[in-house]
Amino acid sequence: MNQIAMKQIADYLEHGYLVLEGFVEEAQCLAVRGRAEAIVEEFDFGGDISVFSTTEQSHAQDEYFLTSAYAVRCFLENGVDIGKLGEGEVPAVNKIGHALHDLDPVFERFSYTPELIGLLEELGYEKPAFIQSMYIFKSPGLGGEVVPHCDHSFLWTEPQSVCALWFAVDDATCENGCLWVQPGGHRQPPKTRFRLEGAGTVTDVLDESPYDRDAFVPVEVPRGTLVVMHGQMPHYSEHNYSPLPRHAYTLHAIDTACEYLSDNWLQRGDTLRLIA
Ligand SMILES: O=C(O)CCC(=O)C(=O)O
Repeated sequence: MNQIAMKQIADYLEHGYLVLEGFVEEAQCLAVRGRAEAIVEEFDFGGDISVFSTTEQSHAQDEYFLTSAYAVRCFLENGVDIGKLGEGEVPAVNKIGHALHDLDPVFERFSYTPELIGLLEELGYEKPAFIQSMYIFKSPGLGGEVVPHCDHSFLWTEPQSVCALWFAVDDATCENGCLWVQPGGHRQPPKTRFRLEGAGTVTDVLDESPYDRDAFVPVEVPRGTLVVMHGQMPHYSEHNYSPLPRHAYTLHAIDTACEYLSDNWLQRGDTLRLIA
């Protein structure tokens, strides 16, 4: 059965993103939501922890981040100080990454579905693989902004093949920090490239011009919506100042028929699982 119509494929190629309401059922969303909360509850925050921030890059030097390529790890909201937490207090988590889909059975069931695999085939993927997954909490009042970027900058293939499969686990609105995209912006080359250098990472600036925020539109969607984004699609999300949560789960697919660069930050080696 087709997941998308020819017209939707044409729209995706034209605009660089596609909004598929009702792609997953509420029960599926609630299953990953519950599991993500349990992972945080059970997580050992006593050890080495790196605060994940998209406004600073210092954390990226941290082993904790680089070795999360094949792990299920929590990353804290910027500014959260583990040392100041009370006994038994759970810190504010920004996200869980980056191999939930391969290491956690609940996320694995959500990710490797015939519908999603069919969709990738219809988008022209020859040998698709999910290179990473993230569960993003965007908690009420705490969820930090994600600055404008495109995913090709982080998961570079030649030619470009990455796409984001972004699932609204909660309703996403302008109030609680929905995605913003720049329609047609996927035709511009990436402005940066984040890659390995030595034991750490660097960001190469390829184009110094700022993103034109006026060119972005909000993607307000109900729970169960799948937003597919081309790897060169500029996107961002704002801080969640509202009292409502905005959980999302995102998978990044690549075509392994393309060359995955050996200095991309995320290296899966032999653990990368081909979908079909
Ligand atoms: O969910 C968000 O707020 C942003 C996610 C994002 O930018 C990404 O997955 O690349």
